[in-house]
Amino acid sequence: MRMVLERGERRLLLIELVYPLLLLAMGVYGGLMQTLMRAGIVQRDPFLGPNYYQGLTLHGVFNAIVFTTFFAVAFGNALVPYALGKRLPMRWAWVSALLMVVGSLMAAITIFAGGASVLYTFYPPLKAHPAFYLGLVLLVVGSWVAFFNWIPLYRHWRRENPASKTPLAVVGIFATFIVWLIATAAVAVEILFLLLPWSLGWTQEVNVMLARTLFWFFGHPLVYFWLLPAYVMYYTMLPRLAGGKLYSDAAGRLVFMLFIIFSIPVGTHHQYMDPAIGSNWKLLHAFFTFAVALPSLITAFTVAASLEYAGRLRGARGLFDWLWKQPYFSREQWLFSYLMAGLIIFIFGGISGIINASYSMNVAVHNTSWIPGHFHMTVAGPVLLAFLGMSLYLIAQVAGKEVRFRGLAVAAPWTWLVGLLLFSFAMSRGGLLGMPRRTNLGVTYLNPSSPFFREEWVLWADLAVVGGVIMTLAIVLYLLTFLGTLLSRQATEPALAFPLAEAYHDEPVRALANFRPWIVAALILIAIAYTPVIWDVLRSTYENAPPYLPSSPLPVQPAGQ
Ligand code: HAS
Repeated sequence: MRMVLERGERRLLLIELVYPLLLLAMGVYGGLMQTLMRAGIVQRDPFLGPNYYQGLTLHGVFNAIVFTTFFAVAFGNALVPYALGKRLPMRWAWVSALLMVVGSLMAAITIFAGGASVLYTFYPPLKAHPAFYLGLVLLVVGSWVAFFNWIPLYRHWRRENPASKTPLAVVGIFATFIVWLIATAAVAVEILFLLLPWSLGWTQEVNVMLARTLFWFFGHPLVYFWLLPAYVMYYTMLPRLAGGKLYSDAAGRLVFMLFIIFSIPVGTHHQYMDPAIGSNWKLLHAFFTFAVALPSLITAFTVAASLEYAGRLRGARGLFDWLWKQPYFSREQWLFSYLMAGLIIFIFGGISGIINASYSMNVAVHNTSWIPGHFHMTVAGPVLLAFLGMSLYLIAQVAGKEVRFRGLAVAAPWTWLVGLLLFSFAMSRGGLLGMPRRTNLGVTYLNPSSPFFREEWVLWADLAVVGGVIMTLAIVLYLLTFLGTLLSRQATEPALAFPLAEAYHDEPVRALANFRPWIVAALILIAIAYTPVIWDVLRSTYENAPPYLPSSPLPVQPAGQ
């Protein structure tokens, strides 16, 4: 089915796809600088100066918060109306886009001006200018408006189709935004009641533990807000791109519902090493963390079964022959390479996540460079590649263009895979040797004259640079294709057409037909998991903290002096 786009829809999607990619390009530059500064090859960012935290904030906020939120909204604005066969209500769609653009610009300008070197986690006592926090609030509110704008479409569709199953793509997008809505409520409380009044000077100190706990209530589901749009592509499109069918429609629905339940009551696994929270509650969050890996394991098997089905249609025999019968480098099905490269990376990202989740293993890896190793194999693996692939797919359709330089388009994700696995392996290995995750001491860790110098870290920091350079090259290849496509001559009428797959097993399952029981179950689990944690945090005795502004490197104080 093709859905011809009206002018307003076209403009909206163009803005929502192109603007965040500009920020992403700057964020990628920030990432390269991080690796170079860590390895001591570059002492200062040519644009931002020597403040390591400023560059790291730019990298994290632009890539992990702004680009991802814009993409999720743009993807939903295209896919939900398409799958339901309805037109997007434009007035609220524009309000949402405006809020998100203004909010992200406020945050970006504050970061460039040096007023928000607080990282994407904005942990206090790192303190930012109020415009940064307000900007983030507007970005989030804009994404809520986009979600609320899809609900009447769905209701309308449901009245017209009372007996039909909700399209799986819509289930996936709605699950993404249900998780987002519940999760962002906590960060809204953190910002509006703790950080903003503190940043405005209305309060002098802040309760660091309460702020961190509220942040991680949001911060872990945030990673599934990133992941689920990629899962929508794996379930609804990848099987068709591979030339087959989705093995089980019910498995897809179950996975999205399980994410609603288990994404949130797990945040304390980021705080295993924090004081104030009882270890019994940390253990409870650890159990839930293993539970949240379950939908990904179901996905691994369902996607593999779908790929196997496609491979067998192409004549594969034996146990593993289907693995070789996939269109890995096909120029026609170029989107396949983005989704597939991401899946391969995610095998390692998932394994490292399960290692992090184990309390005793976490002691060894927490706050070491192992953690960026893990999260690059997740958010910068399956998530980024799916988002880049779909952005290119959508931009071609929205602008009515043919995808240009398809060889480069296919080379980009595989180049990214090589660079990213090298980078992540080096960071993970360095992390096991104690290489820190981040530092305001800048390059002194790898400077032989520094009292903190550790020779065994140098090789891994240098290898991470090689990985980072290859990753930058991959993004250059991608941007050439993207810009080549965007700037080429219009070839067709702008229209959407998604490669939605049929299901091999398509039997309806009543328990998966309605979100309501799953949302209620999620709220009950959140209450069980978080009431004692918040209680522990509130009754703990500690001083509130004054602000710390990391505008210049800390004075180095060698151990023992
Ligand atoms: Fe994580 C820290 C645990 C998944 C992102 N994580 C982070 C941070 C980020 C992040 C950004 O328990 C750092 C936060 C910070 O700034 O401090 N994570 C997990 C677990 C999972 C997990 C258990 N993380 C993700 C995803 C992310 C993400 C997804 C982004 C999108 N993570 C942790 C923990 C920490 C943490 C602790 C805190 C560490 C600390 O101490 O600070 C699970 O959801 C993972 C389950 C995944 C799988 C993999 C399934 C595999 C699939 C691929 C199949 C492949 C096929 C192809 C079919 C079980 C689906 C086959 C074909 C071939 C050709 C081979």
